Amino acid sequence: MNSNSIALLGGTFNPPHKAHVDMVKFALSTLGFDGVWVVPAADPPHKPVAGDVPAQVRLALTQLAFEGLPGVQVCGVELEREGKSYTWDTLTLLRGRFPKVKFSLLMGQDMLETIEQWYCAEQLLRTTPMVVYPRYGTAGGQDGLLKLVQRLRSVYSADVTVADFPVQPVSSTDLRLALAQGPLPRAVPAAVLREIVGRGLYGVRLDASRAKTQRERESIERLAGVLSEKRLNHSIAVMEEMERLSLHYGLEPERGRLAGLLHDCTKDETFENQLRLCREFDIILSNLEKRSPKLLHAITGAPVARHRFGLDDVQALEAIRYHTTGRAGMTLFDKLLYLADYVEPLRAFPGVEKVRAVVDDDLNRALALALDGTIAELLESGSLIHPDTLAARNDVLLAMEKEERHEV
Ligand code: DGI
Ligand code: FE
Ligand code: FE
Repeated sequence: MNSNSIALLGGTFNPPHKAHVDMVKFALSTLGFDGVWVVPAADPPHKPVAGDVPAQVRLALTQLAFEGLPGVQVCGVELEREGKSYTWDTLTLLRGRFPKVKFSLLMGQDMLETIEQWYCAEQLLRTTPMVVYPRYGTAGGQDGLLKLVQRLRSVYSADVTVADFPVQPVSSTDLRLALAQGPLPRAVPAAVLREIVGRGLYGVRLDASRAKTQRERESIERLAGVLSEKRLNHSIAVMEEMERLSLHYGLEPERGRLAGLLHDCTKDETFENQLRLCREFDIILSNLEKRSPKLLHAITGAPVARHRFGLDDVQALEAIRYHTTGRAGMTLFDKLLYLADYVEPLRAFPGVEKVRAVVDDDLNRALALALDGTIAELLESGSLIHPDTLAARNDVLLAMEKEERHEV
């Protein structure tokens, strides 16, 4: 603990989300703090904890949200005492424990707008440097923020800095609603989301309750018999991601959802069963396919979706058939399924954030990044690369070049 300039970010973290992570990253990269300590409130003074999620659980979720970020510590100090978690008490305690550290506070604009009602507000404002992140959705707006900051400076000699980093407004209420009813929110880091799903917090249940039609309900019930719990969770997450992407890119969302739900329907079959299914459906495998077991579930998934789950949407069946490798000349449906599978919010692997960042703006670029990521991983592990994977990659690069030429 030899750092001497530490920013504290308090909050309820119910649940922690990416705007919290972005605030902390900005404090470290740009505001010059040596470290950030994130402090979940045991019993927040200003409002009850929705859903009564215990402090221990919110602390664990917060740890997952910030895991692996250098310079960040999640601090359970507010769980050590009874009663309301007043920031002034926490600061006093930390200053006693770490007399050499200079503590500042990070907060969103909405919090600063209430600060004069906080416990020991005047002491807090007179002794503690604060950085406020603008949130232009709030009552005060940009003008209101500047006026407030000026007033706090002149009345309390407060040391308030406005961060040049407007935070995307994320409503925890909306997040909790999305968790309970779908679609799984992208604003929650994957590690946190997995924990929430694993523990069934916020009323999340990835089962037939996520169905919007009788058809989906029956499919989910049937899938539950052939897929592991993790794989079913993933399938439902892809269904919901497909709905989002379909609405965005102009595919009928019900078609997208069903393909997303069924895309991995044979993923948990054994190798022997995959070969049996190939024989049953008269599929002739290439040598390379026989040696790449991971590819078989896409090849067998399409006829199983058709004959066992009654899916008769030819474009959906083709998208399932090519969801693992891609192919030359991918249709919109193919691309959406490939990408929904790659970026659904439970996915956590290196490179996924880069694809998430562009998937709503540029489908081809997202696809190229995803295919490059897959190919890089295959090279890294010395795996065979299917010609369809290479064809998909080259094809999308050529399509992008063509688009660029037309732009000029
Ligand atoms: O079924 P999922 O795990 O949800 O995802 P997926 O169907 O995209 O499968 C991903 C796996 O498939 C991953 O381990 C990489 C592998 N894969 C993708 N393209 C190729 C490939 N494996 C080989 N051998 N060759 C490929 O071209
Ligand atoms: Fe798959
Ligand atoms: Fe999948």
